[in-house]
This record gives sequence, C-alpha cells and structure tokens, in this order.
Amino acid sequence: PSKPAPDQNATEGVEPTQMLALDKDICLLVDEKDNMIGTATKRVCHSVGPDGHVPLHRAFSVFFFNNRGDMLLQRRASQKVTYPDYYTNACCSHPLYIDGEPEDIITAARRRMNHELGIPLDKMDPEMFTYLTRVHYHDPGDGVWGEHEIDHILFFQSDVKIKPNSDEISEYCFIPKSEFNAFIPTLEGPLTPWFNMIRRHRLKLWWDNLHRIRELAEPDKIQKF
Ligand code: DMA
Ligand code: MN
Repeated sequence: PSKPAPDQNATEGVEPTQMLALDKDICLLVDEKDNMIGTATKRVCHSVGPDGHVPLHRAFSVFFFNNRGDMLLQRRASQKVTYPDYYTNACCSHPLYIDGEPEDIITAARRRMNHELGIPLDKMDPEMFTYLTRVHYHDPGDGVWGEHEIDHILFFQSDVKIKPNSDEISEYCFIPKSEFNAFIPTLEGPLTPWFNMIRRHRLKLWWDNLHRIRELAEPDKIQKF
C-alpha cells in the first residue's frame, strides 16, 4: 500500500486554525548551511515522503525561564498536527515568508510567544532574547508528519505573566532546575525530539549558566548532535 499523498494526510480531530495554517503559512526552505533556497507551505515542509525525507526548513525554539531560573515546560495540544500531546519547551514555530520577505527569527519568536503564551509584544523587547546557536535535526515523526529543521535556539528570561492559548498548549508548569531530572520520567507522554536532543546535549550547561548566558552563544555554529 502506498503512503497518502500530502493533501490526503490524516487531519482528523485537528482544529481548524491548525488546518488552515498548513496551507496559509509559507515556511523558508534552507540548505545545510541555513542559506534560504526557497519557500514551501507548512504542509509540504512537514510531510514525510515515501523515503522518509522531509524538506529542510528554518525554525526556532524558545526556552523561557522566570527570574528564579525555573523553566517553562508545556504539553502540545491534542489538536496540533505534528507531535500532539508531546511535552516540550516553551514555544516553537517557524519564521514565515511575509509580504515577499523572510521574517527574522526574533520577530517570528515574538509573534508566536504572543499567540501561544499570550505575552504582550511590549513585554518582549528583542534585546531580551539570547540567540544561542542553531541545531540541524531530522525526525520522521509519526511517518506522515515529521520535522527536518535548522532550529534557531533562543533563551528568554522574565517574570512576565503568561496566558497559554488552549489551541496550542494543554498543560504547562515552571520547573525548578533541581527537580527537572526527577520530574521528566513522571510525565505521561513523550518529549519532542528537538527538546529531548537539547535536553541531552546542552540544557544543563545553559541552565547552569543562565546568569551569563550571552557568553555561551555560538550563533555561527550549526550543531548536529
Ligand atoms: C515548529 O514548532 C518548530 C520546531 C522547532 C519544532 P511547532 O510545530 O510548534 O510550530 P507551530 O506552533 O507553528 O505549529
Ligand atoms: Mn518545522
């Protein structure tokens, strides 16, 4: 039996806003050095081909800490197309192609932190974000919807009040660093592949150095763990 064509991908139970975004949002295709080489819909960028291939595109992941240094952990809503019900970092999405131009990473991060976490734009100055590094990873997901990204990693620390959007996030909590390792195995769902990769390779180093996080930035690197 052959795999469904991209426009027949299973989307039962998926909420209308998520469905619309699949064809409305235009993502940025990149090469392995993160040079933009074109554009494609969010649907195309997340459709797993018969050979397991997913088009490489640009993304971002925000790790959010309060001023005590506790980290926001969230559970993706059941209605998400990719990785529904997975536990993950505060906010992830894609810079889009808007009005004939590629959106920059911080602009995209502020737009999605506003949409997903309800943080007012004026409480997120661009300078509050630390641009840490880039991670190249591929994950075939459920075999229909997957990821293949150059993921730009951002840290954000603030005591700003959040109001999570239930279309995006079903659960959340701030977890103290000292409780993190014991807490993860108690979760009743998997971790997203990108969060798990960063957790294994970098999170401790970065979390231990929150007070001087800018010194750890390696913006020119593209890591493959
Ligand atoms: C995509 O995140 C980006 C990464 C790093 C996986 P997402 O699936 O949460 O995007 P969106 O919220 O736009 O659906
Ligand atoms: Mn993606």
